[in-house]
Parts: sequence; structure tokens; C-alpha cells
Amino acid sequence: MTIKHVNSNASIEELLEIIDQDAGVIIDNVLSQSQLNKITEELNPFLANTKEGQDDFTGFNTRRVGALMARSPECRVLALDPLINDLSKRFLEPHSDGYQLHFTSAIDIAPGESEQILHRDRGVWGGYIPRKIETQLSTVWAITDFKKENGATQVVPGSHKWDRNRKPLEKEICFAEMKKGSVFIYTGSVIHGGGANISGENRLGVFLHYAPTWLRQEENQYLSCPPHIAKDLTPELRALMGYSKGGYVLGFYSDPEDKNGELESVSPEKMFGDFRDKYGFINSADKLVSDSSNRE
Ligand SMILES: O=C(O)CCC(=O)C(=O)O
Ligand SMILES: [Fe+2]
Repeated sequence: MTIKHVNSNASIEELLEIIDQDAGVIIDNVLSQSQLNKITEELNPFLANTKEGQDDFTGFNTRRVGALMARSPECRVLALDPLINDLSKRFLEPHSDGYQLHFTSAIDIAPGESEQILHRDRGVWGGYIPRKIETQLSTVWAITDFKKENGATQVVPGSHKWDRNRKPLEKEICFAEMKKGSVFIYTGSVIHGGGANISGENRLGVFLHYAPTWLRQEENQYLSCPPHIAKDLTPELRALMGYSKGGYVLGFYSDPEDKNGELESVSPEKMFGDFRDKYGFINSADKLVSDSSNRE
């Protein structure tokens, strides 16, 4: 078993088909060297200021930096990547009218790190969402090369369809090995985890995850990128973070200072189409006068 690689001309249909079978796919060589340099420069001061994790999930030689929409202009470009956004929309639309940014993190695995506990990211919501429903599409942008030796993400292709308690065999575990500038896409239901770093170099990835607009985001975007920063971002990015309604009235707000909303962004109709049908609105004229025509 391996993780399939495609190039950036891959169609959404092709990507969806591989994701349905394996729950993971790599698109090779998407970012330019100048984008990689910018991301590294933007993240370095924050990584330098961050302590390593403190348990076997967060790792003892791994640094994690969040709030990437507030902190890194180039990561904003990644979050809005058109192919990834089209794919997220298509992947999540069977269960949601819209999707949003769910999580942002730069994960830097340093030499000496051991492997992360294997897990399914959907565990963040507890055991409450039926496993039939896919509620997360995740991306890992490789800022350095991802190699088995330097901590490339471990992944068990196909495990999104497994019984909850099935454990992977050693030979079923693959590594998301890819060149820097590539992006690994995986789902919230697949078993995966960071790899051990037995090399002499760091492994840096930018993790950007997407989820339906009706679910609580793993990273609170309103606190991580508060209004005084969000007001200078594009309406599209604000909408993606949740500074927009997730449906006709889902997530509405009233401006406590009664100013004219400088955070107004994309209209719900533009994002979700006509909402009337979704609500099952019944116009006065359509109400039935007798109850006989309505019953089986
Ligand atoms: O660092 C990695 O490759 C994976 C990290 C991960 O899966 C997580 O923290 O949830
Ligand atoms: Fe994970």
C-alpha cells in the first residue's frame, strides 16, 4: 500500500475518487520556492518563540504554531487555494451547505522526536458524529521535504472505512513522503500521526483543515484572528474563517457598538444559494386547506 501522488492538473473528480478509496492523496509541487521562502520567514519568529509539546500527542521535540491567518500572509494564500477550496466544498457538501476553516498550525518536528500516537482527527468532536458522515478535510503543506526519516506523516490508507477498533498492521502504515511545496490531503476519519524524526534536519508542515459551517472549529478563529486584525483581511478569507453566516441565520451577530459592520463579508445567498428550500419554508398560499390531500 502506498499514498497516491497526482499533479496539480488533477481534476476534483479524480481527487475525490482517490480520497474515497484511500482517504489520502498527495498533489506534487504546488508551491514555488519563493512562496516556501516567504512562509519560512513568516513562521520562523513564532516558531523560535514557541516551546515544544509536553506529551506523546504533542511531542517533546515538536513545536506547533497556530493563529496562522493572523500571523502569516502567505499561509492566507494557502488557505484560499482554489483547488483545495473546491475540493473541500465538494467533499463536505453531502452533509453541509458550507464549509469553513477549522484549524491552522505549523508543525515543526525536530531531530530526536519519536512517532506521534496514531489517531483520527475527528476525535476532536468526541464520539457524537455518526462515523458515516465525513466532517473534515485536512491539508498538510510540505515546507521542507517530508521523508520517512525526518518525520513524514504516518497514514493508514483505507482505515477511514475500518471498524472503530481495528488496529493497523505495521505493513499497513505508509508515510506521506513528498517534496517541499507539495500538499498531502487526508480526511478526519483516517488513522494517521506524525512520524519519528531520526534525521539531522527539521520537518516543517503547514496544516490547514476544513469542516462544515455547523460544527465548532478546533481552533477558535475569532480569538486567534480577532476583529481588529480580521478587518484588514479579504472578505473571502474572513468568510472562510467564520466571519460570515454559515447559512441564512447561522452565526448571525449584532454589533454591540452599533457601528455599521466593518466585518460584513460575503452574502449568504452568494455562499449558499437560495436558503428558502433548505428551511422547508411554506408560503401562506401553499398551506393546505384540507388535511386529506396531504396524507398517505
Ligand atoms: O505532524 C504530523 O505529521 C501530524 C500531526 C497530527 O496529526 C496532529 O497533530 O493531529
Ligand atoms: Fe492528526
